[in-house]
Amino acid sequence: CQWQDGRPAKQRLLVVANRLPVSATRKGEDSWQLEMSVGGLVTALLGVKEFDARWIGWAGVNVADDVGQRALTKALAEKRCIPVFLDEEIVHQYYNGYCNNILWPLFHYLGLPQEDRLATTRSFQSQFDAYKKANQMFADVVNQHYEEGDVVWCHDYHLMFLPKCLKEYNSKMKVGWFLHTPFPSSEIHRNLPSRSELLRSVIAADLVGFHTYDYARHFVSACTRILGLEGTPEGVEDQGKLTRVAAFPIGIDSERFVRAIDLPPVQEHMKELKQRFAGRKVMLGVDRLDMIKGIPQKILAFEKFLEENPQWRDKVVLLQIAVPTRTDVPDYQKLTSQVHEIVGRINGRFGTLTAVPIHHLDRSLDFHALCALYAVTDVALVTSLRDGMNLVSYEFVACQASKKGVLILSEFAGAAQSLGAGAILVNPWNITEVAASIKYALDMPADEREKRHQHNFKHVTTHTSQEWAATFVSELNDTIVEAQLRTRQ
Ligand code: ADQ
Repeated sequence: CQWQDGRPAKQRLLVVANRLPVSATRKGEDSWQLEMSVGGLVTALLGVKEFDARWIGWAGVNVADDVGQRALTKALAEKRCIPVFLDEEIVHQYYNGYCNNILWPLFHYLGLPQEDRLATTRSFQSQFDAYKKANQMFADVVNQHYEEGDVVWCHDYHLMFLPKCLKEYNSKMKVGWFLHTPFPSSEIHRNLPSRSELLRSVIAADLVGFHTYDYARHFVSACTRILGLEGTPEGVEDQGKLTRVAAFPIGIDSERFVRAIDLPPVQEHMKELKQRFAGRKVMLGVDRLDMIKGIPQKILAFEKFLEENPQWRDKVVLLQIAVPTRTDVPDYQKLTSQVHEIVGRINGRFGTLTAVPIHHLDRSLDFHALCALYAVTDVALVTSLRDGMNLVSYEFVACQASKKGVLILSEFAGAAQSLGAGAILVNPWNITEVAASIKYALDMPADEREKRHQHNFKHVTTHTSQEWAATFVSELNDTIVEAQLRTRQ
């Protein structure tokens, strides 16, 4: 480790992710406005203080001119961010195409988009070429900013080709890669025409991490079955070179949420919400508006619950907050209209002149409003069809110290493996089961709520985002030392 002012300096960490943790809006020829963006990775890494971290990624805008690029680079530097400039065509093919139209649905077991399956098949190669090109552009920027001793931590399915590009620049670079989505069964992964190239590139990293043991196991099986490599308890071995593969379940900055509840603006929001929904139990869903989050399934299950339990109809309200994402992708536009249509129908069916059973908001909430909502909720509903981990379930638990509400959680979210019996686990496709779980949760006696909450709270406050990042990076450092020792033997 390097030294600074007589003390060991923090290790430099280059966090490479598709998107920077800020969104940029151009305000003039050479002026930019920056705003923090919402998302699981951002939320998790904001809590990490042990490293001297810099972010490398795309700022989410196309900047074709030099003046704009220079001004944006300067503005971002103040936030310790380094931009990768991608042009519109690359973004279309790499991000909207290969990442979001192919890898994202496939990794979440949704297959390839049904309607344009043939079109996807035809454009597959050009999209994969753009994906590789974009990954190479990320590698170029990392290489320009890399200093000896840095740890380079690559994130997510957008950058599976990056470890290989980085190692080609410098085989001594310490490279870790972490996947935030599920890694599917090898039977699913083998459908990808580029299946082998992607796996080969990922195992160029020194350490490969997943949220759960199952995802890690699927990855090792894909390497053994598709690449014919040897799987070991440590990871994957290729001609004497070991790539360590392990599970590193992510957490949240729980203290930030626990402390927030006592802040005056949060207390103020809570007071308003309690008045607004007095006499009714509050159920809550907070999701990005994405197919994988199972929002239509959740709402249909709530409808079934109202249908079967007339005694609850005017005593419960479902607040569904859904931030729109990937709004230029047709499947996401279709999902938005589908959700609106179902909500409208159910509100028409069960609403009265003074109250409706579902409040659906298509927008992001600020941190204080979000914490207040979590805190006044009686039952949170997380019904993802697949989800790498799901941080909303953890955030809800962290804000429930006094209310001790119930969490209904999809068994297909990584969080189900960490929280287990603390939550009510459901199959989100089975709306009869989810409807019955809603009833069970609303009727749950206080002592059972307390017991489940304590279990969840302990997990969320001990397995934090800080601990997640520190463990991954220290494991990466150790992996490299061990590899050096092995080569010396
Ligand atoms: P996401 O799919 O974005 O993350 P999730 O883990 O639930 O999913 O995180 C979402 C984050 O966005 C949370 O911090 C939440 O507070 C915030 N958020 C969501 N809706 C919001 C709203 N309406 N207003 C304000 N904030 C909102 C991906 C994977 C997950 C994995 C994470 C981290 O898909 O499975 O848990 O990365 O690895």
